Amino acid sequence: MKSSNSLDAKARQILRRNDRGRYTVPTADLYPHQWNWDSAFAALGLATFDLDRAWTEFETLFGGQWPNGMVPHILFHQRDTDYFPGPDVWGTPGTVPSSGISQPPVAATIARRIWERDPAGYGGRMRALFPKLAAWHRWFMEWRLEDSAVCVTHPWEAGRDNAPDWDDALARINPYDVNGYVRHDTKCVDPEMRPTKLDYDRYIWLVNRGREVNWEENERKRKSDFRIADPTMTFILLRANRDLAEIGRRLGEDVSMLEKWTHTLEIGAETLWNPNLFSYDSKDANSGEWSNCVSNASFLCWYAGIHREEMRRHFDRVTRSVAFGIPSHDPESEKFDPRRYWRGPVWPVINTLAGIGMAEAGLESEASAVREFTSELITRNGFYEYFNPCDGSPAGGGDFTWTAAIWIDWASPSAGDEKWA
Ligand code: 2M8
Repeated sequence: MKSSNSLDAKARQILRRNDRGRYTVPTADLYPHQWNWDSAFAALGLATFDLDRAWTEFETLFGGQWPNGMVPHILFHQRDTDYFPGPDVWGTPGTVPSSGISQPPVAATIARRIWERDPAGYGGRMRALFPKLAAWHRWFMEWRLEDSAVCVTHPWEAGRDNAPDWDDALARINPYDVNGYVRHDTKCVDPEMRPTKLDYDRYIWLVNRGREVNWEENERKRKSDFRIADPTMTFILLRANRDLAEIGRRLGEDVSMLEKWTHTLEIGAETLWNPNLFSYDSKDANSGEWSNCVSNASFLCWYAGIHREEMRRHFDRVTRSVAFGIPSHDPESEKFDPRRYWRGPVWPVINTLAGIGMAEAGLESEASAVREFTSELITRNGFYEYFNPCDGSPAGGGDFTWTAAIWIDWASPSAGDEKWA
């Protein structure tokens, strides 16, 4: 096992190595472009040793913002990779080649945390970013709300690509016009750790539907090919919106609209309470059906400032069933698969958000457990994308940006216990 000092150094080295100048790739081969929430985490890690570069990360990300406020989930700054699906498949109208969907908006929360390190020095850059963050939040409020909760229009939008949450909705899709493509991900990683071919066909089918309507949100909403209200998006936007309001107050901006959105999202979060499962869950906006999934996103309630004793009991239950928490899907479910991506493995990045929320809610022993799981997994194996919760073995891509970033900022013994808000 490596010492925490040498791991801190290794984490910084990974961030430097994945740095492409003005943006950071999640990991070199598997994901050779700029991903939205990965980039915000990259900024979090970079800020521990290079504040200027951390702000640049946000500036590059928001350089790809669409006129309607949407910030794409992938920005393709270079075209010469064999990543699939690339910009031609997405066929988006933006000036920076990009995907046509977004990702969980952690940026405002992370920007606030970074800004608090040096409000005077970086006030100008925060001020310039503020309206862009607000325009992005407005886009979610305008286009993604269902019963005041936030929906995803593609499994990639939630960032939890093949989570069992989407199985029923995806099963209704017949991917009739998808053929002859070559996957990039399974060239880099064991296919057993990735989404199945049928899942992938449906992801691409959904991309084809978006491209067909030129990514017009009105049309996409009208057709509603896939629309699921999701705890990842709802809890993360709720938290981000509170943080953005706080940033605005300190900048002397009018934050009344942000406060209104926070109130709406608080109501929306409660619509994701599944009374049969006694858990936060995702819900199909088309069919009204629950997914019936206790996922790691369900445990982001505390991060959003919401406490439910039932969720603490679920946490005890799911972490008792595995060696390392938090599993991305309920280990007692028949769909649990400890190696396959978002269907069971532990994700250090979600652990971080959940752990921060637990600490803020005063759930000290749960928060320390989550931090210890994460720290031990990384110390034993290195900075992998995700880990098997049953035996702790590493999975997915290695030398991963967000794993390195959360190590330096939160999981490393040298990171300290400072709260985020
Ligand atoms: C994963 O998603 C990409 C597609 O966006 C993929 O599977 O190819 C997810 O884990 C997502 O949350 C993450 O942002 C992305 C890059 O790390 O990889």
